[in-house]
Amino acid sequence: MQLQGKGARVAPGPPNQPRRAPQPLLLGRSSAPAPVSRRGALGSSATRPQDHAALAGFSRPATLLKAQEPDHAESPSAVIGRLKPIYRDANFPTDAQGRTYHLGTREGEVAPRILSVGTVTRAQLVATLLQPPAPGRQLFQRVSSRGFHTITGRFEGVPVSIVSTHMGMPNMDFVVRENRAVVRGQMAIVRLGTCGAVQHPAKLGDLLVASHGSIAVRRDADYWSLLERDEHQPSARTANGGGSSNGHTANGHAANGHGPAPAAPDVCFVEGPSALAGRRPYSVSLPVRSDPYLASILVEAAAAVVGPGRVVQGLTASADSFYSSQGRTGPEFDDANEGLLGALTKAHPDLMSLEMETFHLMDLARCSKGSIRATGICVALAERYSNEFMEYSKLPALELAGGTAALRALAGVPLREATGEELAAAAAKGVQYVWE
Ligand code: R1P
Ligand code: URA
Repeated sequence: MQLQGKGARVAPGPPNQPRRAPQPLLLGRSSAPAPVSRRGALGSSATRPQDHAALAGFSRPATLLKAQEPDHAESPSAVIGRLKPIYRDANFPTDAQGRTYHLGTREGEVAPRILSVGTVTRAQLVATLLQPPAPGRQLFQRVSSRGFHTITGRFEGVPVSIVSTHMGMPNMDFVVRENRAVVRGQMAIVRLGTCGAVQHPAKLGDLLVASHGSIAVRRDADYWSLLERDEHQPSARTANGGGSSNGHTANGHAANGHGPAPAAPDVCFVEGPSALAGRRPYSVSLPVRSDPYLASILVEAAAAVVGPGRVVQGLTASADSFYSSQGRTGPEFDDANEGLLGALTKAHPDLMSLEMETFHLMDLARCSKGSIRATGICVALAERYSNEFMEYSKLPALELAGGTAALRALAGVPLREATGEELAAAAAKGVQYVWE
């Protein structure tokens, strides 16, 4: 597959619709196609990280550590359980060395610029783009017994960390809060994930940048609790008709005569937190914003790597399930979600993707008192509107393309440095930085 083969760019649409990266982003900057597209790398069946790195135009893959740096006596893994450390401070537990409870890293091991990726294999693959953090060292790597991998090295000379975040907003919460605790100064975090494209112009294999921010879509269990309660209160029953395989109409309202009458025919969620108020099975948050500058340089970097025709900007929705709250249906569960996708795209015409973490990253950045800049980019792995799923062998090259763009954006974003006081406090604690 040629990254730029499709040629025609979608003209920028109205501001509230997903749009292709506008052409001016590349004018005067990079007329040559990026290394990946020059080599037609996407779709390669190569699987070794070094192959992917070479395909992506990086001829000198860095060595990944299998064990901790030689000058560390301590094991890099299993910080919880096997080593039986003692934790202090139930409010924010850290061990005697200052290692966080779930990620197991401490100050000096994590760079202020972080690439958060969903899988360990993605972390290891994208780490092939890094150089060692300091001369004579290997990439720093730590694995916690909770399965969080942190790899620290340099990208184009700038210290960066790659952290495998796994899935869902609770895991993003660990990654953001525990990394915030071990880094001084302002931080930048970019999530590189996979997602489902919900409407045109986003399509399989595109890189979707959440420049418009993110909404959260949550299944609200109270909806079913209220249905149960109503079943025990016959007087509360309504007599609406219709039906579906799971007993709900397509708009997500009970069709069995036990549920509330629909307030609007094509809406199965309530905007705001309360299904109690709206009696809807899904709640959808207000949007949180992406860091505009970080997103803009990410779009620019992504367009330089894969071509502007393969980059789409818009809104992403982070769901609390891959299934119910992303509108996936099946006979096993009563999810009342048949109309969810249509309702979401109607309410948010710029919605381009569904995934599971970006909202929480942006929400925490918003609440970080200015100390975190954040945005997200995803490879469109599924097309929900055509029901196509991408051939999985194509993913690594796209992960490398997205990773290259994200690392360039991270390396390029200005951050407020740690204050003299913070640095003095770190020095007093004997903090050593793996990149020095
Ligand atoms: C679901 O398959 C997972 O894939 C997406 C979703 O956000 C969720 O985490 O992202 P990652 O590929 O980054 O994990
Ligand atoms: N990840 C998601 O969360 N959803 C998709 O459809 C694909 C990847």
